[in-house]
Amino acid sequence: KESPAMKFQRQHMDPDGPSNNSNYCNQMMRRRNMTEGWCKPVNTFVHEPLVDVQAICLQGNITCKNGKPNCHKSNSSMNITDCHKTSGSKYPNCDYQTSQKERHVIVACEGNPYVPVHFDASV
Ligand code: UM3
Repeated sequence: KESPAMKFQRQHMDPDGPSNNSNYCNQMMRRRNMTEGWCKPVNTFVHEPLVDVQAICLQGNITCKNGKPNCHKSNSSMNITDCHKTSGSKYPNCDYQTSQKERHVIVACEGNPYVPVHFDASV
């Protein structure tokens, strides 16, 4: 079964990106199984080495959007791609807008080892 840490990697890690391709989100949201049963409305991919994203769990501790205390904000800005479902698109024809950014990344971490399990925001 997929662990929360593996799910984070499937949904949010793409170290070899970004591709400057407007179809990136349409391809990746499908390839990473986020268009099965519904169109996941918002999802961010991080284009940095996995070890650098795991290290965020040791960086600045902040409260998550849901009020839990286990969020962490990256010290550095990171290369990311935000995928937003376009307003007109309807399942099963999930269509996404692709936007590349450089932002500080906020993730929730859990477990032992203490690793990212949820993408909270970019700032
Ligand atoms: N989400 C992103 N990027 C954002 C904001 C939200 O990927 O900038 C995702 C993360 C959550 C989902 O999925 O939206 C609901 O908040 P996750 O917990 O599986 O990471």
